Amino acid sequence: MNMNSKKAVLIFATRNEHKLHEVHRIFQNIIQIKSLHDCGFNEVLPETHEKLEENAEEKLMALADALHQNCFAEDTGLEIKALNGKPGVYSARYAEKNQSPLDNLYLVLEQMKDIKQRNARFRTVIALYLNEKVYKFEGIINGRITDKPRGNKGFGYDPVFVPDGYNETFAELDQDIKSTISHRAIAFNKMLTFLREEL
Ligand code: ITT
Repeated sequence: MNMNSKKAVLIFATRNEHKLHEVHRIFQNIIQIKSLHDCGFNEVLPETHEKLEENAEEKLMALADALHQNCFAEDTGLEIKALNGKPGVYSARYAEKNQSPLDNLYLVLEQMKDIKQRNARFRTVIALYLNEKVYKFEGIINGRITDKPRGNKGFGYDPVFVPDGYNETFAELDQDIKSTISHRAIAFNKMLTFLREEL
């Protein structure tokens, strides 16, 4: 794959439209990202492990084994210190039966009620399948959990997470700022640096 050519194409193994949107924003026109929809891939992406690293690779290989094309997947978790790193790898399904992002967010706020230690971080692990080899990249952003949801941008836990160095939540900040400083941006910029050296 030639990075200078418009033909540099990677498929993103995600069902999350928000992630797809953010990654398009991070990569701009540097790499052409194809969605699962673009490839007509309709199978479920399995996530059965207890580590972000393993889930990212599991999602990746479900796609790579089916299509045999260069692709990547990522798994992200909100890790809250006072909750011993939870919701972490369970971020998407934290509220169990009710699994909507809003239910997950309110469960976190409920569990954090009256807790003074509000440190948290978002962590993203990307798994990349490139020419039959797998590579991983991690991105972390530290911050704190608010008392109430604030803002309507972004997605998931963004309304309750204030990154270090800011007073606004990720859901209040301009999305260009999130796309520059976030866990996802850090991990994807590492992947981009690797691709520039590798290709
Ligand atoms: P895919 O597995 O299809 O990529 P998903 O939504 O299941 O999509 P994850 O398991 O990686 O993705 O994400 C867990 C949840 O964490 C996700 O559903 C969001 O609610 C939340 N999340 C992930 N990235 C986030 C971000 O940048 N800001 C806020 N919440 C985020």
